[in-house]
Amino acid sequence: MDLNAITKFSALHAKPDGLILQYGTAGFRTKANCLDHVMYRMGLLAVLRSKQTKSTIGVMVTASHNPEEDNGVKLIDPLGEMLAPSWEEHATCLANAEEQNVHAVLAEICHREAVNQQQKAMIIIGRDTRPSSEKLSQSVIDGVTALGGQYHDYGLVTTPQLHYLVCCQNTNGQYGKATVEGYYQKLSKAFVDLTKQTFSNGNESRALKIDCASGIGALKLKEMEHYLPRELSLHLFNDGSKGKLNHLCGADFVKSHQKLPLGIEVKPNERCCSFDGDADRIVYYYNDAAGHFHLIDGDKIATLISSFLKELLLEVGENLKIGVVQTAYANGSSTQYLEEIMKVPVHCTKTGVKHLHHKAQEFDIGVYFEANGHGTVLFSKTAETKIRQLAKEEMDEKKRKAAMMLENVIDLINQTVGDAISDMLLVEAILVLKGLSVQQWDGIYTDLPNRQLKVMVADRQVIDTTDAERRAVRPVGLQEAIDDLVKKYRSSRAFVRPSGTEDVVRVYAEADSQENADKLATEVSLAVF
Ligand code: NG1
Ligand code: ZN
Repeated sequence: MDLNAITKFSALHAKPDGLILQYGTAGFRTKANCLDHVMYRMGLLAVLRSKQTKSTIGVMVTASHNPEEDNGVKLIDPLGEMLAPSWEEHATCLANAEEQNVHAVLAEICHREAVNQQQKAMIIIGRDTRPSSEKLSQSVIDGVTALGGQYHDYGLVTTPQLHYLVCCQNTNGQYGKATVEGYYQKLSKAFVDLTKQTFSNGNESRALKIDCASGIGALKLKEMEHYLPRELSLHLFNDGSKGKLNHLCGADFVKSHQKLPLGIEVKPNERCCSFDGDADRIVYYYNDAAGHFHLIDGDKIATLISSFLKELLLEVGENLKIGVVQTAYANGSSTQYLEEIMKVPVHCTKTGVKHLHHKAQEFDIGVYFEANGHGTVLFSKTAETKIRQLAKEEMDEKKRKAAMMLENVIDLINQTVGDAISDMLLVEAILVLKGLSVQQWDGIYTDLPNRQLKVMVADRQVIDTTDAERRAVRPVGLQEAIDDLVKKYRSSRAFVRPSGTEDVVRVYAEADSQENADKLATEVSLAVF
């Protein structure tokens, strides 16, 4: 390691005194003006990870749905997955090291992970549209160069685009071309192939209104639009030309407030969706004729996609197992519908995409979604090979057609991570193929009324949970108190857990009416104190 270079650059990216941060479920996230040293150090760490895995590693500068003043950073592992847990710990250690210890921490990581220092390193970098992102990504580059790594800066990209690019870089182009244009080409070809019969049947154009949260999604949709069939007409709102990122708009706002974002004009029954600030989440919604707002969240997206895939699987007649993965936040009605009506196995994991992703890998086809709209579909290697082979060779016309559609889904869905653009195209394709209106889709099942609250406590870590975060084991007596409260309401359920991204405890409650869900959530919040 070139000590001089590290020391020289470190001094330019000094750590504020006393600042302690943790690499959480979404990497590091805090006020942008506290992150310069973290960015530099993540540049250093990415080089070590790249040397160790002998692969290209991604570094994304974004704070997703957080306010514009915040920022964040996360590393992307070789196949486009989230960073391995042992390296999350290294990241935390390195970010919190005092200036004079940075070199020792790097040496320790190299030792523990058997990093070959002679190995070449390649890092690819992306960023969202926050005013602070450009400068912060320059600090990442300083870290990469201080350790002699090479880099390619893709500039403004969505988080899922960078995941896609990392995967392409490390699989010799098998996953697609490692350019943003390659991403558009791959997805749009799959979308056109999947929908061509229906669209060429003279279907009039289908309009979709998209709230882009004043973020990167708008820029990228504008670039992609001319690759897509004219019949799909996208109307962008909150496209970044005015308005603050994520302010009163975007997927997180719509999901948590269960109302329309600011800046979108809707007529009754028009199909709308919202992306979040880095375009890895999507939720749909509409206003009915009476002016009532209807949210179609990640659970309903998962239901739509898994019903469609299950039908195709039945047609190809192969014994491929499909499963759905959710978290404790999934609406009880969705779980019941999937298990009892669709007869699809459902699993619940801890909150955080990496847990869902990991579980979904156990199936031939694993569909995972968080209720907040982050999700995707994973196909096992065996399933993918089988489907591609059937699409080419199957003699039975009907079976071959079903296999070809599954093949298109494989190419349309971003298997590396949840992706608002890719998920949106898959949903639009399914709706057009099945001839479903947004109301019919919404009517598959009725959500149980629910409420999420945040509680500020002195130390959120005093709460410890089990059973995929659905039960509290600490502090003693809390779970019993929740159980007693839940018993007072019909069709009810409630749980508490410390947030992994904010300094709060989250409370979730469901019940037979909105009034009861609200009451239960409030009562559980009081029990947390
Ligand atoms: P926390 O803050 O741990 O609840 C939130 C979301 C997660 C996930 C992460 C990462 C909820 C209730 N929680 O986690 O689903 O998306 O952020 O961004 O939506
Ligand atoms: Zn996001």
